[in-house]
Amino acid sequence: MATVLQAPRGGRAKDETKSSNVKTGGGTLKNNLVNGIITSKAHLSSLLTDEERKQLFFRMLQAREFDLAMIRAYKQGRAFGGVYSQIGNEASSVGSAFALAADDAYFPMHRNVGGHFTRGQELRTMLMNFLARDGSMMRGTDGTGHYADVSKKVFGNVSHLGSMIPVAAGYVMAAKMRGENTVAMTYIGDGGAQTGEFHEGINLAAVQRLPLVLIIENNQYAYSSPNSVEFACERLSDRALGYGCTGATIDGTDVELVYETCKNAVEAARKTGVPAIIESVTMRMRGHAEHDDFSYVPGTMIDEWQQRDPVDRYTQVMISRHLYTAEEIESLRKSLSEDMNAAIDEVVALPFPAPEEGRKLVFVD
Ligand SMILES: Cc1ncc(C[n+]2csc(CCOP(=O)(O)OP(=O)(O)O)c2C)c(N)n1
Ligand SMILES: [Mg+2]
Repeated sequence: MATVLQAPRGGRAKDETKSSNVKTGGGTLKNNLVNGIITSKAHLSSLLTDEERKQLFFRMLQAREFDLAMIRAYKQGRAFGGVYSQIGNEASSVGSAFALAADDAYFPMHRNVGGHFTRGQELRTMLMNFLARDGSMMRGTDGTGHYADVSKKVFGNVSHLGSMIPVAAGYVMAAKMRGENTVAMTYIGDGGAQTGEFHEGINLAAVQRLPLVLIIENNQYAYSSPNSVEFACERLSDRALGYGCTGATIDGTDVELVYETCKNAVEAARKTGVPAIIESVTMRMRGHAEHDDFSYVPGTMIDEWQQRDPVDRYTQVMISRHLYTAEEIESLRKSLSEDMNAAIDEVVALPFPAPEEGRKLVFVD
């Protein structure tokens, strides 16, 4: 079994912290292991150029401003249904998607707006779909990202948690049969990782040697259920051993750590056909969706995670590496926010589809 990243497993003491050299496909990472989670103060990946760092940062800011604008629109009664923000998840979403080649397939979940942008999706196209307008990719029947855009190899989420994994495995199986060297990346939450299809999908991928990279975004909660009532193993990546996959658990608020781990996993999976399970540890910084006031989450927990806000963390890296000044970042943020709000104004002025359009996507003539 090839190793992408192998976190030590079993017998960890609570609150255990130790320094380690973690082997990756691209070298050795010197990082701390805190309770089995690979962490770093601010990981600087040797696989990235400064230009790429700026791209990562831009996508994270874009995702953050998209969420803030959508939340504002929801509160104004201009967005309806569920507004599922990914605030807190930007590093995980952008860093992982950035690790894929253009020809690889991307199967995001509901907190991966940053990944859609990273794959080159246009803001207006996204808003048309998220605001369910006539002529949008899902022809007005959606209010989030359930679309598929074959041109960008983005296959938006199947609502039923767990079902994306066999779908993504099937995609790479078909690609393999066609002789293509394609990798698929898909996501699941800490809650969705407890479904039967999680097991069936990843087991199929491992047995068939399908190059699938599965990111478990452990944001501490599945709706109002905390990790403690979801699973009893120590780390979700510990399951990799049982399936015959490679695995690691990483701090999902450090974008370069996420990128490097995923890049190594993608290239190793492409070479060997051994799937990877990467648990990316983050925090859902808002309710499940905007209708949920998340009063069941202890305030101290939010305060602690706020200190590790992924956008703030990378802002510090940008400034300390002299890639941007604080003023430049502020004006970038402001112009992104203005663009988002202007685009929302433009899209909400457009019509919804006629009601009978909805039926056309359900039945085939
Ligand atoms: C099989 C299934 N059960 C329940 C739901 C309803 N549902 C949608 S998202 C969600 C919470 C998922 O939590 P998690 O997997 O941790 O992802 P998160 O929302 O935290 O990112 C639930 C219960 C669903 N879509 N599919
Ligand atoms: Mg969750």
